[in-house]
Amino acid sequence: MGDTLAQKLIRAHLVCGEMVVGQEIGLRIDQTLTQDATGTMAYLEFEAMGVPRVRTERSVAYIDHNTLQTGFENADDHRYIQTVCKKHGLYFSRPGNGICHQVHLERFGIPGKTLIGSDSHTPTGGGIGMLAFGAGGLDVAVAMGGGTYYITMPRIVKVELTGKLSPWVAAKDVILEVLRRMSVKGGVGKIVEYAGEGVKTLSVPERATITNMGAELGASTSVFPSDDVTRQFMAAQGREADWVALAADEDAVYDEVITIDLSALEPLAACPHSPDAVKPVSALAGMRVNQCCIGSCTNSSLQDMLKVAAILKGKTVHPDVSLSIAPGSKQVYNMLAENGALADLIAAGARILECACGPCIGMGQSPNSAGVSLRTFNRNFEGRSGTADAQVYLVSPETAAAAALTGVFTDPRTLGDAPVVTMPEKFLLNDNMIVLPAPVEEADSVVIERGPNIKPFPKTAPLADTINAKLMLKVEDNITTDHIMPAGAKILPLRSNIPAISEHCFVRCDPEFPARCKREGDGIIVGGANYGQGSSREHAALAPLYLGIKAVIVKSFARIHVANLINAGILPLTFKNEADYDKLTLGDELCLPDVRRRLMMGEPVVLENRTTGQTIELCHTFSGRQIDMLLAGGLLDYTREQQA
Ligand code: MIC
Ligand code: SF4
Repeated sequence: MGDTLAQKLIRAHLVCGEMVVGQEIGLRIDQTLTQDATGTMAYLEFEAMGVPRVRTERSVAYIDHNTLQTGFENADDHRYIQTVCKKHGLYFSRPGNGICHQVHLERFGIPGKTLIGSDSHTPTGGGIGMLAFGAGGLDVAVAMGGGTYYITMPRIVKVELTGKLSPWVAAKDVILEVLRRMSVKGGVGKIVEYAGEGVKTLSVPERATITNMGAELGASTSVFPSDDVTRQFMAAQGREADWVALAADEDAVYDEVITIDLSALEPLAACPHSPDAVKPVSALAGMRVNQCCIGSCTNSSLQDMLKVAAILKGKTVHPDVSLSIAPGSKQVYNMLAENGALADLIAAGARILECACGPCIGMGQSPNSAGVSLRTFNRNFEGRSGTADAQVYLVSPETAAAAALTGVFTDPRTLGDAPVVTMPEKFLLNDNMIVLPAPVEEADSVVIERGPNIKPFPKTAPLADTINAKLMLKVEDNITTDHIMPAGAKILPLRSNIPAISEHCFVRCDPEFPARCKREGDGIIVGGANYGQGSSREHAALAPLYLGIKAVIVKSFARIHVANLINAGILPLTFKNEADYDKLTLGDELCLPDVRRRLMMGEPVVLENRTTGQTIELCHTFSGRQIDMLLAGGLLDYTREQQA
């Protein structure tokens, strides 16, 4: 019995554990990436570990999220990260160089290597055959120090692609179809591996759109084979020497198989407020549109931009639509400028933004009240755009450009001939916005510069013998990290200041939550299924930690968030019987009796509701390592204990 591609990549990096579905395995990490919104905290954690120089093959810090500088905070964080990179041996991608996932694919990613990044869309690297995971900042800090990265051995799902995309149908429509079929929790505990004849019809940027949005399935990661298309992309980036061919064995056995006929797909849209609420664009045709935004790490490649430029060329954006465009990288931007496509975009009336995350994370371009916004992005969670009642639809660049011209949802297939865009033989290579680290012998003299907004990691404590706490918040299914720790232009500058950012924790669900935590002391959060879906931001664990949350008890968790809770020393537990969720009410006095000893002895953990007198059985799937981490008070304390 042969291996799937994902199994081959795991086997080649396996440090410990057995490749048995559901068991914890440890992986050697070749590359790491961070972005600025999670990076400051990750580097504070890295510094706390006391490792002088990163021990990976390549670690890169990108500045792409917090680029709107309305105060000193973001610029201070950029400077802090730049000095850390210089001292500790990391490459630094300056603001203006582009979105981490796009730039990493272009300039650093290598087929067959492992990559973890403090951003949930790190699986973009799967587009060139990398085994790439989104992770919390602490996990990335540990990997930078040469430590192992732990995951639960996933089930491997094969998505067999047949046929070829029709004109006007895009890679975005492929992943929206996968989301329609699997849902936002359908990928939990799985790696999605693409295979079949249809693969070779997709370019690397198209594959990267698909692996990027595997994050929205809740999947551990997604991966494409590395083939001749990959080789040509690497060669065009001047990096053919880094290319290797990679594919599953002929007789590989998968846990699940899905078949998608590319030829049968049509333009699709994810409707408000979930990436899996997918409908055909034709069914939405005619609906008025207020805004179109093209860009983000999902759809900002040169290929995407050239298609949009061809659609807009010689035309004018509809008077009732605001169209913003953010190319994904300086390479893309520069090539658009050189070949004249940028002029076509400007002439049509597009609002051209810097190459950064921008509107995708609510950094500007919030839609008008109740505005309908068509975005080529990957998340349309309620309120994420910065406008609470905006109606955000996720669509392909083709569909967004069509609506920008007509002012209404338009099936792009009604616009005549589709633009044909070919991949360049050579990309424009100019890495002048990547700053190299100081040589080892000079590293000691590099001074790390910290702004006044940078505050230390919150206090942790070893797990108590018994936890007595109040039910501080009760929430429903599919709570995203954007609910727990909102982003946007006003809150993101506080990412390096946990006391300040915690004032915004959960305010979209309950504005009283932070004040209540401060007033009442220790707390427990109760939630539904798929709790913590979305981003990798560890702030969604660190802010609750700062506010005294000791445990989170839910029906089920999203992968990265549960790891972040354990890293922060907060107990993530699930109901043995989901109906017990209904037995708990805000304000109940709760107790986890004898929880420390029970975890140590492998005995079941129970929850006593002192207000109603009921006892509720709980579950967990902690590994021995995770229990040790929780007992110690989180990953930082555990690592210090190990070092001692
Ligand atoms: C996102 O798309 O939500 C983010 C912003 O990129 C996050 C990271 C963060 O919150 O800083 C992610 O996807 O992990
Ligand atoms: Fe940036 Fe949006 Fe991609 Fe997150 S999803 S990395 S905010 S572009």
